Amino acid sequence: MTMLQCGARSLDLTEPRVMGILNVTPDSFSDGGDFVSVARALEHAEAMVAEGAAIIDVGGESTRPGAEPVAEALEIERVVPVIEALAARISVPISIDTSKPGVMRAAASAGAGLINDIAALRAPEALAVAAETGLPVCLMHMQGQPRTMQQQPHYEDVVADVIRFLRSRITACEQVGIPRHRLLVDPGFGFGKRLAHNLSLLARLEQLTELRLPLVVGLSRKSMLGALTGREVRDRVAAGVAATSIALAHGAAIIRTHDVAAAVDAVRVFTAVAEVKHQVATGSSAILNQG
Ligand code: 8Y4
Repeated sequence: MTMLQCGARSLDLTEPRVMGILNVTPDSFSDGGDFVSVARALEHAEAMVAEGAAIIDVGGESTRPGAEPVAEALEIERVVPVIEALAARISVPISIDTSKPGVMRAAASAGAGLINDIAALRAPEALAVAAETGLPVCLMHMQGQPRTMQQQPHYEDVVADVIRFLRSRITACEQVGIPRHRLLVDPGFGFGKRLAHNLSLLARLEQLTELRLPLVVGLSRKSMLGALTGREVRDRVAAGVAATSIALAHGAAIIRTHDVAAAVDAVRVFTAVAEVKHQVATGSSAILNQG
């Protein structure tokens, strides 16, 4: 479980790692997939790797609440040229953020090393195609669909519900030949959850470690941070680092974020403290052994 094989590349999970978010959705300058978009995406990815990102998550469809779905062919047009460019220019694994089997297959051929699916392979054929790629998969919990998920989120017990859902998806994966050692899990902060649900998940995140799989968390810039601080998206970095530190203390293995440098600093502080904790627990500290 410490080394995750991501296609031709591997991800060392002996310490928590940072996943940098690379959006290749259209903006006012370009519409994704064209030369200018690919060049800008590559530059952004290289900057995140320089800041310490251990994996880059490429997404061609906005999954924000209320966002409209994108056709499969368009999503492939946007992400494939970027993945090919990244595979040639950076050495860290590349993750594909998609729920569509056709995009998973095209991304894997282009050099992607991990499938990050907010729908946890519930789309028709997604389980079979993900199995076919042989790539690891991050299974994320989401209640409802992106367009409507924030309308009436409801849970009996959010943590128990998320764990039950993830267990059922892990079983579904195993049944199609995706072994456990290729799986990661994510509670899906903000996906069909009210503030109280998100806070419960963060407070009780450690319970998800009972699944015995690497725990991925995405908190960066999300609305829960806006609700807690009253700040706009661009001013949520400090709140994100605070939330990240809590997630790390509760067992997170991968932090998915826009703000890589800040998250890497949080991981460094956490790792140094965790090392001392381990030394005290095993009686191996040189300082403790002085007397
Ligand atoms: C500002 C910017 C406010 C972005 C909100 C957002 C997760 C994920 C997303 C996650 C995993 C997002 C694709 C939502 N969130 N994948 N994807 N975990 N594994 N919203 O939490 O970033 S997109």
